[in-house]
Amino acid sequence: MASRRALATLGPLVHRRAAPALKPTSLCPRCQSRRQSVSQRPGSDRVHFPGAVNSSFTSALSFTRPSEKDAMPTFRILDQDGAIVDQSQNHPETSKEELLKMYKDMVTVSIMDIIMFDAQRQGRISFYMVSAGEEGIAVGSASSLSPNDPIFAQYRETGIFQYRGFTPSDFMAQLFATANDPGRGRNMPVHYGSTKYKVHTISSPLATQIPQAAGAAYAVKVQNQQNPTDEQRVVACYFGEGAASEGDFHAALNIAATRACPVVFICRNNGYAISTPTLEQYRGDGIASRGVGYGIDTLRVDGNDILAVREATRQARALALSDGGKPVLLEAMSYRVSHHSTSDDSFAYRAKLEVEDWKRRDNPIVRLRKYLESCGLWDDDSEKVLRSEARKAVLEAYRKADKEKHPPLRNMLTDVYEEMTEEQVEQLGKMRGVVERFPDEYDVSGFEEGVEGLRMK
Ligand SMILES: Cc1ncc(C[n+]2csc(CCOP(=O)(O)OP(=O)(O)O)c2C)c(N)n1
Repeated sequence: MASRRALATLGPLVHRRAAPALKPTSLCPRCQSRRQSVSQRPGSDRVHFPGAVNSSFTSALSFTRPSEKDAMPTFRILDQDGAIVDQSQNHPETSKEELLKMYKDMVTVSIMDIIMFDAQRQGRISFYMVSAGEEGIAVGSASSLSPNDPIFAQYRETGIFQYRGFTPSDFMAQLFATANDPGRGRNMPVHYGSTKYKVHTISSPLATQIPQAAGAAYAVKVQNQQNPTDEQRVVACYFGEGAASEGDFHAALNIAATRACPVVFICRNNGYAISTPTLEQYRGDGIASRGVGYGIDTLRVDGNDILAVREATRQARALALSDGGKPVLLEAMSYRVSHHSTSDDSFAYRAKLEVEDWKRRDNPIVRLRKYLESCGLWDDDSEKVLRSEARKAVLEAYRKADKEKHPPLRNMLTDVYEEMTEEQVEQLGKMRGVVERFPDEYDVSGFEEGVEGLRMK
């Protein structure tokens, strides 16, 4: 976030007085806001109203009807068989090491997902969400960001954490709410966050991360301007198409566009928001069409094609840094093959056959595997080794974390204020009294310091 000093220097970015008349569509070189003269030139064939600066007059009354327009195309590099669709496109080559890292990261996440989904079913953890079918969006996009770009995620982007360096133990510390969890066990499982890897902590209320990302991108814009010789950063922000129905989405895209914030918005459109299918979520052309409406450069990409997601994000990042900074929207198309979470049974609202069909027909992991095999970079033996090693690493971390204690109970109340308030101290004392009086009802042996953890330190 911008420091107080940085904010004090925001002055030049904010224009309080109207600029002298310029060409109607010229952009302010500093903040990229549109400067316009509102005068209508005599005899002009175009409207120069302040709200529509380059609209030609017409005498034909014709509504713009979205239903008559083609849907925006979907960019892809690989087809469903993992073959390059158009060799003439000359996209930059991805190194062998990078291709293998992306593949291994996707497979590792998918293996951890299966193990942890079952762990919830067995009562070892309270909740879990898998990213099956969407691993390519998280891993592919993360591969084109700088490790220093701050990220705001929703909850189905585990691949980001995996790509940036989370170990199985890091995941397990959060999932089991152990004392090693930097969040001190305060969040639901899968609500990871990491200062080290510059990913803001995930929060449950949908879409809150989107305006936060726009604001962070404004701070990053200021920092980029103040330190032009440092690495220029963008913010990346992930959300589902369901979250895009929240007011926060619209406020965020508009402020990011009007303030020209360097943020790459990445929508995972997986067809469902829990039980709500896209047909009931919106009637426009997906989420991409909304980016255009906000004046944001937009691309729809095949989310099952990790190479396409990687290239789209690389170009989106470059665009976001151009012209002093601006937002870009990617809509990554996919299908949520899993249940929404461990609290959901998706066969109550969609046919099993539909899911099986998607699983069989298309999948980011299988697609990349086919491509790697066609390049001679992968075979059955490497697959067996990868799967068994990933499984072993996850299970080892799982078993260890399962035995570890939760942080001391006082952490429920700490960090809300710099120092605990008198009321909090009193509440802590009352809680301790209750636990001491009813030890059979409140078994606190799983928490570090036991009942003593309810004492101030
Ligand atoms: C403000 C708010 N409303 C409702 C919910 C309940 N909820 C949790 S996830 C979800 C669906 C979100 O769908 P989408 O954004 O498409 O992401 P997906 O789960 O499909 O990845 C809903 C409605 C919530 N967490 N926050």
